[in-house]
Order: sequence, then structure tokens, then C-alpha cells
Amino acid sequence: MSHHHTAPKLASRIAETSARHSLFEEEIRKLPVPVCSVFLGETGSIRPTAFTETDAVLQSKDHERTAEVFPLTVGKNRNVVLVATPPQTAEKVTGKRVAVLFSGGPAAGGHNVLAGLKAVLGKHNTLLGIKKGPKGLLNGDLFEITCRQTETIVNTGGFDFLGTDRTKIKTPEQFEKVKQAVLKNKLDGLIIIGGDDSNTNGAFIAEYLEREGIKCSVIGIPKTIDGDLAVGKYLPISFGFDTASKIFSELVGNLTQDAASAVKYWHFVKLMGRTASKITLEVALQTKPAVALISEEVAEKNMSLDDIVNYVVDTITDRRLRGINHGVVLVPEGLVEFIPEMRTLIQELNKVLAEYEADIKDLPTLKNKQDFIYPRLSPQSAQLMASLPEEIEEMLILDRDEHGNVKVSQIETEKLLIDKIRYRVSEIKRHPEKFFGKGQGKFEATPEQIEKIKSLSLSTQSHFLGYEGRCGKPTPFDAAFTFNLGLTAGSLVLAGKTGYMAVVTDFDRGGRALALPLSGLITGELRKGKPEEVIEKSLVELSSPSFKVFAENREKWAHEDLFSSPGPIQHWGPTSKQIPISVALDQGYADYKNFKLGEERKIEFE
Ligand code: FBP
Repeated sequence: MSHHHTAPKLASRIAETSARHSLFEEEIRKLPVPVCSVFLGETGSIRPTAFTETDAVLQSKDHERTAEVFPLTVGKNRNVVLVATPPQTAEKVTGKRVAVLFSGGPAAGGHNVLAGLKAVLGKHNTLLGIKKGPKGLLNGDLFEITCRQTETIVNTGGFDFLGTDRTKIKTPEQFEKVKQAVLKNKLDGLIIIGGDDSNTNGAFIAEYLEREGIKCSVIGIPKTIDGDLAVGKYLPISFGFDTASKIFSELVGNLTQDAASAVKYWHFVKLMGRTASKITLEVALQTKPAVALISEEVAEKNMSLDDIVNYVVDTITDRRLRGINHGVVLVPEGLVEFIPEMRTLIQELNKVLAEYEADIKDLPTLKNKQDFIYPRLSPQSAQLMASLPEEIEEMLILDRDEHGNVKVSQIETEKLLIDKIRYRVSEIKRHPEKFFGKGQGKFEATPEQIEKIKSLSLSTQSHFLGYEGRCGKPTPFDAAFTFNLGLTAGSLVLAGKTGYMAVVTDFDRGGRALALPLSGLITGELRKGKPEEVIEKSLVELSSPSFKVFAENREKWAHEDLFSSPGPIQHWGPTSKQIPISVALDQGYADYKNFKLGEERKIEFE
């Protein structure tokens, strides 16, 4: 029979699709990438740009202090923003060696930054990859990235080509090791693809190398799915946000439809994004769920854990009275840090843990640690801590990242809320008259309504969407954005600039490549109880157009099923060129349907 003959062929065809050769990956590699016009020479080929000063100066609130911390950098760049301009001469810069690393959590588009770098450096300069993040730099784990390798990774997702880690370079020994790696590999440029912490690190390395008299450009690239690395008009968003929020939107869109189909579940979805609720806001604008909690609003309105629980329970009962017994609730990853009483608890814990780090580490059991910590907290915090489920308490005590932050992604906030909400609903069911009697709650319920509330059965499902959004195939926008970020960063190194972040802005007008002085972005923040230099996180602003549009519509979305399902990330077709809705609103773009980042180019590596 014929399938006996075709089977081996098909089997080998499947083997051929291993190692980034799936049918999809083969096709996606062939896609052209839009290139901002400033990077295109007369013949239409890619070329590095020059940079000129603009009138804009970046100044953080702590600029006097940062000028003291980064005297050489600020002395040279005066915190002036640079803009990419066509090169003045046709003369090519050659023989430069540039190394690049990923730092922190993965984000889709990282590989296209490497592709952009490779394209702009061309064959007369060398691009080196650093394996496994900052740690790889300290260990001198560098290798040359070839054209063949770049061809295989272009337009693919993830950071897997190099790997990443969260090592923070802060001790004198570590800086010395960086210096050795730069000297040994004869580096003219070091490119750090990372978030706020990694770019702050970049600023310190730039200053240090300058002080040591070593000529090596240090350039940062804004990466993080969280969307918290953004600088108004200068940097609408970091790369990876678009892909992650579209993947989450697709999945939440599916859940809203499942909710309305099965008509029995309340889905509680925690969304990654660390501190900022930017991802949650974007997903809410895309999917229109029954409830989306925004941490920044919780903090602004001083909402307690009980207030939040009541807010969700009000929506649940309200929908029940309208005959709807299902819904979707979005919970931002960082919520607990924004609930005032939780925030105080975390701050107190941060202090105690920093002060007694070694003692606490030595204590063998959780119980021992609790006995040590509790008396060192304020009575309110100790009481709150005791009311939390044990797993959450454990997380708060034991799990800290390299920077001493609580690992918010590990806290099961969605389950904490479900627990408290179920308890509250059971109370309401038992004593509806207490909540909806005359002069009691929000309104006086009719006997019929009381019966409906009594029959409320709450079935919940919890989800955490995080890791599945960080390494997806970059959306067309992220693919284009990152390639142009690579072109910008490579041009900065060839132009001999140091201590800048390469950015691309004006997504609706062909793109504008800029260099932001890192020292102009840095302020002071309390870390492990001590002030430290950091790049200020960009959070959801309640006065922003994106939040206002959400706030104006959410009541409608709570009362009825008005959800929309954005569908899978479309690489082809009429919906494939979208910019995040929240970014388009906040930047004042006329529409979000089509980004414009230049002319499409089939990218070839020679
Ligand atoms: P970055 O800012 O480093 O890009 O982190 C993104 C992120 O995905 C956060 O949203 C999340 O809180 C964290 O990483 C999870 O960290 P880890 O990868 O160590 O589990």
C-alpha cells in the first residue's frame, strides 16, 4: 500500500524540521524587515549612520547626584539626546570588534537585534556573542557570530541563541573582570540588551571603562516584556512588550469565549509584567474582560485587600443579577506590592531580610525564620502576614532575586484573591439581607434578587500567563523594532559613542533612531533598604489616554459580555501590523492598525 512507501519519506521530512527548521520558521526567516530610511544608502543597502545633537536634554530628578556618580560620562555627553543622521563621508569604519549580550528575562525580538547589528557592522567589522548574559562576560565566554548563524536566527523568538542571566555587575572584582574581557577580546564596543537594571549597569560600565582610559563604547538596548522601560516620546515602549501582550491577549481572548460558552466559570488570570500593570492594561484594551485590576490605581486610591475583594465580588453579584454567571478577571503580577498594607509589609520584610540576611539564611526551618522575623515587624504587618496563606508567606520570606526584590512572579496572587472572594461570596449567600437589605449595601435587593444571589454558585479557574509570552516568535512590529534597534546600536559603536541607550521612536511615521544618554535616565531608589542608582520604572499613569479609555469603558465590560478576541499573533494578513493599543493612544498616533518603520528589505548577510 502506498503509505508504506511514503512513510519513510515523511519521517525524514519531520527530522529535517528539527533545530529551527519548522515549516513556520523556514517561512518566517524569508520575510522582509522594514528598515528606517536613515539606515539606507543611495543604492538601498544598509549603512551605519552618524549622530548629531538635538535640543533635548534628559534630566532626572536626581541629576545633580547622577552628575557626581557619572562625572566623566555627563562631562562628555551633557545628557543631550542624539539623533541618527545620514553619514557625512562615504568612508567606512572597519576592523571594529563589538560584543553583545542578553541580560535579564527573555523578550521576543532579541535575535533580530543581533541581526541588525550584524547587518550594520557588515563584513569589515566583527560581531561577538557573549554566552549566558553578564556572567558570560565575566567568564570571558565569547565567540564570533557568523552570517550563517544570523540567517538561522533572524525573525525567530527567544534568547536561546546566546542565553541570558541576571548577574548584576557591582563589585570591584567584577568590574576588573569586565576590563580584562574587553582588553583580551580587543573590544571596541559592548552592547547590553536589557531592562532598567541592566541599562543602569551599562551606565556604570561605561563610566568605569572611561575612567580606566579604555576606549570601548557601551550601548544599552531597551528590552523587557514588562513595558516599564519607556520614556515618553523618546521611547514609547521596550521590545518584547508587543509580542508578549499579543500572546496573552490571544489566550485571554480564548478564555473570555470559553467563559461565555461554558457559562459557568470565572477565570482569574494573573499576567506577568513585574511591577507595572502595562501588560494588563494592554490585554484589557484588546479583550474587554469583566474585571481588570490595575495596580497603579489600587495604590493611588489606597485600596486595601478587602476593597479589591469587594470590588470583584460586586461585579460577580451584579452580573449574576443580570443572568451572567461567568467572567474573566485580569490580575497584574505586581498587584500585592501596590496594596498599601502589603507594600508596608514587604518594605519591612526587605529591611529585616537585608539587615539579618546571614542569620535568617542559617535558620533551618520556615518556622524558625518566622519566629525570628515576626517580632521585628510592626504589629499590623505581623498580623497581616499571619493572615496570609502559608505558601505566600514562604514566598515573601524566601524568594528574592539578585537585586533583593521579591519575586512577584512567584506569588500566587490569583489564588489569594480566589480564596478571599469565595469566602466573601459564601458570606453574602448566607446573609444576603446583611449586604443587600434596606440601607445596607450598594442597593436594596428585591426578594427575587435575594433568591438569585442565594443560588449563586461560584466556580473558579486560575491561570498564570508569563513564560509563554516571553519567547514567542516576534510580532512583525517587534521584529522590525528590534532590527532597527540593532542598526542604531551598531551605528553608535561605529561612531565611537558611549553611555547611551539606542532607541527607535515615531512608530507611525517611518521611525526615528535616537541615542538617549543613560546618565540622564538614572535616579535614586530604595533597594534592600538602601538608596541605589536606577532607571526609573515607567508605570501606568492614571492620567494617560490609554488608562482613561479603559476606565471609561470598563463598567460596560463588567455588566455585559462585550469581549473581543484578537486571535493569534498574525504574521500575515490584515491584522498583522498592529502597534499595542495603549502605546498608540499614549503616543497620540491616529491609529494602531499599521506601524510604519521604513521600507521593507530582504535581509542578506554576507
Ligand atoms: P526583565 O525585566 O528582566 O525583562 O524581566 C521580565 C520578567 O518576565 C518579569 O515580567 C517577571 O517578573 C520576571 O521576568 C520573572 O523572572 P524569572 O525569569 O527570573 O523567573
